[in-house]
Amino acid sequence: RALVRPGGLWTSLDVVERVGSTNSDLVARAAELGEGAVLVAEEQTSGRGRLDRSWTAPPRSGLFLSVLLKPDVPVDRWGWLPLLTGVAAATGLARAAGADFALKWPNDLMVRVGGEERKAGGILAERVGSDGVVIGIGVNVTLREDELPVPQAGSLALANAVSTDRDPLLRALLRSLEDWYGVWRAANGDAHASRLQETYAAGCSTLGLTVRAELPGDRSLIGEAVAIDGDGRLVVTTPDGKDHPIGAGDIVHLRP
Ligand code: BT5
Repeated sequence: RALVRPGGLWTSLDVVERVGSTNSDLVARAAELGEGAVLVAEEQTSGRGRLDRSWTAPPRSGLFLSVLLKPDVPVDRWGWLPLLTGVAAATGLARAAGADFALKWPNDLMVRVGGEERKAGGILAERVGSDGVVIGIGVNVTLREDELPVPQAGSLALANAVSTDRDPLLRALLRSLEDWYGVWRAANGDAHASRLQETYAAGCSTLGLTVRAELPGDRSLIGEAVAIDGDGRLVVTTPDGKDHPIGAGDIVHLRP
């Protein structure tokens, strides 16, 4: 509760035992809430991912939260918000948990379990009204191998985190998000000026890999992921030397 302080970004913090989806709930209540409202649930019964996918996790096994933001920066820069949240979560949680994260473009938080990279968190940003965006964050914290909702999932516990106390992790995450959001806003949403672009790229394990992107109209391409551009898109270089910016709405598969 100490996170809600005068002049701070977080204006209300609601912790509920159980909800369908913190994102759906906050989207539905956005009109009556102002910027900085936070909703945290101990359990989600129908957590959502992107593109109609679902987010599933046992009660109290992780962080499930959504925040309402009303960024006063040009709307064509809002596409950075999920990436900003990824950077903020990775850096804040790394400090508090004593574990390393990688960012899988566009919105997955990855941890190392044994020799492999596994998904320990995901981010879901949804526009609400003309001036708002709800950002949902799910992070697997205590999950053991036999509790994983999907085989390719990881968790802080599996990554041998020093701490898996959810309260301090939540506080660290929200503090880090407040910091990064403040820096980005002060730069009027410019990802380069706020160092968001280079920080994201530095933490992004997708760069350097060969990927297959499925584009609208049944087109697809295979190439090397080489950069994150000024709009947060993944730049893929095909064997003919051409660069293709891939938007977060396109589907990207990693090729081993
Ligand atoms: C995401 O979608 O990764 C975004 C997840 C956002 C969840 C948060 S929780 C709080 C807030 N309220 C909500 O309702 N949602 C947000 P996407 O990139 O589409 O990935 C979804 C895929 O991840 C699924 O199809 C599964 O394969 C996998 N998955 C589901 N649950 C998982 C888990 N607990 N850990 C790792 N992977 C999971």
